[in-house]
Amino acid sequence: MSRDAIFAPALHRARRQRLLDELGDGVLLLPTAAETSRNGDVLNEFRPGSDFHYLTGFPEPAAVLVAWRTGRNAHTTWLFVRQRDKAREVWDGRRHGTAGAKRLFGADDAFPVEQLWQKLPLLLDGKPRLFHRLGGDAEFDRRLLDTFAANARRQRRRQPTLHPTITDPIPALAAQRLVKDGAELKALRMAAAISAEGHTVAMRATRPGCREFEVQAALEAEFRRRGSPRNGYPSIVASGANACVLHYHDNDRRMRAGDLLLIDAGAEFGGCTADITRTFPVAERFTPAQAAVYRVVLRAQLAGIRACAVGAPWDRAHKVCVRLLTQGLVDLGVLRGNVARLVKKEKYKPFYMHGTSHWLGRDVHDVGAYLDAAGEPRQLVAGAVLTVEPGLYFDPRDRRVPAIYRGIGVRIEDDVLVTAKGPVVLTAGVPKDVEAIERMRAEALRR
Ligand SMILES: [Mn+2]
Repeated sequence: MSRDAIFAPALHRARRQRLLDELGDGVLLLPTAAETSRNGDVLNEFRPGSDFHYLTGFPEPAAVLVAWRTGRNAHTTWLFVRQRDKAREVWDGRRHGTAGAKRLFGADDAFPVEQLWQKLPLLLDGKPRLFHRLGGDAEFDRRLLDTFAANARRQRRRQPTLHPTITDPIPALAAQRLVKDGAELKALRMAAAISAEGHTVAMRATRPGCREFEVQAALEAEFRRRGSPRNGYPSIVASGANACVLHYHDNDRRMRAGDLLLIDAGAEFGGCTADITRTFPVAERFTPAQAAVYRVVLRAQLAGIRACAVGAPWDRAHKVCVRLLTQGLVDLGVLRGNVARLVKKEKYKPFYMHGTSHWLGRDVHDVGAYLDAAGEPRQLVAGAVLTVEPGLYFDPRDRRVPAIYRGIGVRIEDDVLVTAKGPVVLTAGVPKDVEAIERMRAEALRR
């Protein structure tokens, strides 16, 4: 799939139009993410703000989108961007400049970003509302309020002086992003397919004695080889008891033959990311204790995926998983008692302390409300994408747990597209049942 199939000016224009139709009369003001310093004159890798990129496709830092509705199915888009600068471009790379913003990204007009604060007062004059989320960048907000104050001073003789009302556009935009459009689904499917390939390569590359970050390198090399420019989040490559640290990131331990290896990683493509977790033995086979824990988590995950139906509350998968994991904890001899009562008393929590699902899209924990207007878990709609990722984690020092399970951590995670015909697993390309994993490990170790 070509990058152009996903980044088309008409597509971004349609997204802006939908948002502006939803917001109504007023001016939308949306800066992209800021560049941040790593140390000295070295910057952290820049990634455009997800909202900004969803609405513009524009990839450079220090840009601002300004757009307002001019009628049904019509609006005007201005982009404020960095100017072309021969000297800076020698150091930092090419810039699109104002001409590129118009020609390649479909802006009706474009200006150097320095001119934002001169143009904005005129634009806001007479507009009832400004759609802007406060609190993102204190300096930006201060300049915005200065603009209001200057406007008020200029218009002193008009009675009464009207500031536009500042309205947060993000809830409407988040609701729009929650239901993926065709181009986003293409990007997500691609991110999912690439991520699945990376995980498969990692599953083959793992050897006793190698370090977690060596496997990470193999996984991420495959992501890059297949066209993913970056990860959607830092890869978690956690062997042995490290798997019990949910957001483990040291990734530097040397793996041993009896360990499990938990990998939670996702490739970004077309601005969207996948989010996959697999857990497999560093040796050829699971130990009986590891396999017993693994099967409990897998059964819960498969049931959780089936719960992702249109109209179901989004957290039904969590409830299903909690019940099955608790049943499993009883079967394993970790908990004792009536399953329903153990669930009610949250006795599973020391071993399953996180949620089962989150929205997925441009952000790994994507935007979108989890509660409806009444404060109840919202119902799943077709086009939403969420993860299903149950796990069990037995701290190596937890004396309540039978010794054979201590230090075992298992999580299994897939990405699920909700459709009218039922849940579609986008990340099905990586083996996850015990037999398929052991077959793959055996093949890999024999090579
Ligand atoms: Mn996840």
